[in-house]
Amino acid sequence: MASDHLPSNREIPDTRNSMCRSKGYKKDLPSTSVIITFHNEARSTLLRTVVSVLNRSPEHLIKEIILVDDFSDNPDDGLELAKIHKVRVLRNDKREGLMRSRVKGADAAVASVLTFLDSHCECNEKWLEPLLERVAENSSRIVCPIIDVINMDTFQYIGASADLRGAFDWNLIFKWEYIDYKERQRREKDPTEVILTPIIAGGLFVIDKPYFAKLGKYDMMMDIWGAENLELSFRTWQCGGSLEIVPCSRVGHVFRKKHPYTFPGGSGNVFARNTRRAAEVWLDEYKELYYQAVPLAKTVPFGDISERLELRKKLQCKPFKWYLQHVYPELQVPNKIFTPGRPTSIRQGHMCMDTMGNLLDSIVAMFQCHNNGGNQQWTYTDSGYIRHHDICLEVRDVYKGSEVLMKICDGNDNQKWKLIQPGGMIRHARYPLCLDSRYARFKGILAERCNSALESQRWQIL
Ligand code: LR7
Ligand code: MN
Repeated sequence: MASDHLPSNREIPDTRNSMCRSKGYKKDLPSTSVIITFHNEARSTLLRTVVSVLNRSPEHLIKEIILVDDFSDNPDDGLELAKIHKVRVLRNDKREGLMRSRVKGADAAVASVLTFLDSHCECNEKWLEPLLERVAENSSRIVCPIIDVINMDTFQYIGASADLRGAFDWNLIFKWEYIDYKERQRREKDPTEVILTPIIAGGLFVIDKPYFAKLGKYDMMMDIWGAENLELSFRTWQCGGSLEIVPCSRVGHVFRKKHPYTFPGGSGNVFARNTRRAAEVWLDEYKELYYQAVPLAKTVPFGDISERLELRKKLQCKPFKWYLQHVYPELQVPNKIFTPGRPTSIRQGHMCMDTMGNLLDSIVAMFQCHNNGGNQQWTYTDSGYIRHHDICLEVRDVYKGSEVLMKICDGNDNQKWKLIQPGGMIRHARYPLCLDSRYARFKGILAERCNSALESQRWQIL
């Protein structure tokens, strides 16, 4: 009702940072096919999506708008819209879900760049140019606008924060997360700079069409809704591409509290099945952390994934561990996954335990992780030593605040440490002292009284 009472070409506030307004874009941008899949979308909302694309994009950049009607109850919803200039409508003869519907739209597209939108969006001023420019520059980028909020009750258009990126926890549910302090500072200097994101929200993005094909489109055995954005995100990063949010592009989206459509198979089952498919193909040993977080998922069959594994092999994609180290080092990884005896880094977010090239009798420090082993390579052995070549970490005193020194491994008890779970603390085998990075900048890593509430005592072995 709220939507029906508003004109399809209504004004909305320009929510961009003022620095975006003076920004110019390349003249020779490629044109795009806009693909919108829908199932039982409100007509006025769907119409407004289409109208906003046509009204707020330069005419020559929109090759066509492909609407994929995913077997909505009333075929006229789409057919009516086919009368509009540039609009083509494809209709599924059974319910397929958004993944297969989008692939159908993509396969039919004639432009060399694809733009996906949900069926309840409103494109804002100059939304398209900055997206196309990033993809034209480098075809392995998948780029998203900042997604503004269209209130689901009033349809009021509200600007979203420009300091968010896409993220997830081990339940593999998408969430927004504030970018960290350093990144905020970088963006304060230039608010038009893109934000790299570990995950994309999934509905609104631009991608080069040949790249979409090369990367394996979508998993065609995923159904209805959910987890395809995670799968595409892992795949993109692990197989050499990147995901970014372009802050000078703004598109509104109606965020809803529940699915306004049926879910053949039950929403829980379908979501778990899709998520399992993503986890089984891309997460390697880390999939166990998902099953620990969502034990019930294990009971949901996920079908055959051999084609997707084949794709991963063909594209020579990197392991998930690489993704965790380079793309999303902020994600807390419980150390359960780690196998004793294997060389790893010992880290806190982007910072790693580092010998700093010092040798015997020196302290150990923290340094930006470089993921190349070297001074940041440690082996936590079966018997509890933290080794770097012949050197072992040894506590100097038995008091809190004791220095931790690099000593020749000689098997003495002051060199023995225990991993405490949950929490990721590294506790001395005999004393209630834990490795702590609090004063690492001045005194190196110390052994402090154990306190699981301290971030400086939580370590990841990765
Ligand atoms: O069976 C279906 N067939 C469809 O064609 C089910 C849905 N759809 C269509 C639907 O009409 C809509 O246009 O697919 C589109 C997405 O469905 P929504 O709007 O119900 O999804 P959402 O906005 O709640 O969810 C987000 O996560 C989804 C995971 O599968 C998709 O990636 C959505 O595109 C995505 N939306 C966004 O990224 C917008 C920002 C929301 C956030 C966060
Ligand atoms: Mn949506």
